[in-house]
Amino acid sequence: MTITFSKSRIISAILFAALSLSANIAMSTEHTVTAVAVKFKPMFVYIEPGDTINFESMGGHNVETIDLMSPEGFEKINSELGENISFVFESEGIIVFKCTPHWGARMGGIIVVGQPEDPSAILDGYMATLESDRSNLPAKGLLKKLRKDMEKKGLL
Ligand SMILES: [Cu+2]
Repeated sequence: MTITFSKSRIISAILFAALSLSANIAMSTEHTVTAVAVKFKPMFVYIEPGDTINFESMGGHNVETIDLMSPEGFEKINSELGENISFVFESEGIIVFKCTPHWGARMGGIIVVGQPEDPSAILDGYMATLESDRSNLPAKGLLKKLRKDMEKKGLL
């Protein structure tokens, strides 16, 4: 009796081992968000828990997370104007942030950390908070665009 392993099976086993290894080594990934005119690029950032986001070209801008559009227990971020800063995001969830002085021009973005449970319900919930706090109205377009983006990526 002979046992034969198909070549492709061996290759996939090696690939799997290599991937598991690199997943362990690369515990955290760095992402960059750049302020360009009155926009954050990219507007939506998909990261894994433990990843870092570096905010760059922040002259005249800041990052302020919106309490009603952050996961429960999330510690609010409110950075100094003009400061390039980095943050590590530890827990899963969807976080909407704005540039305080340019919120009227809808300068904001959304961070999706990990694979939060029922993201559609989270987005609906965030949308519903607009009724009670009109100051977050500029988030409406962002939330709509994020929903489309997540649908396109098969995340919703
Ligand atoms: Cu700004």
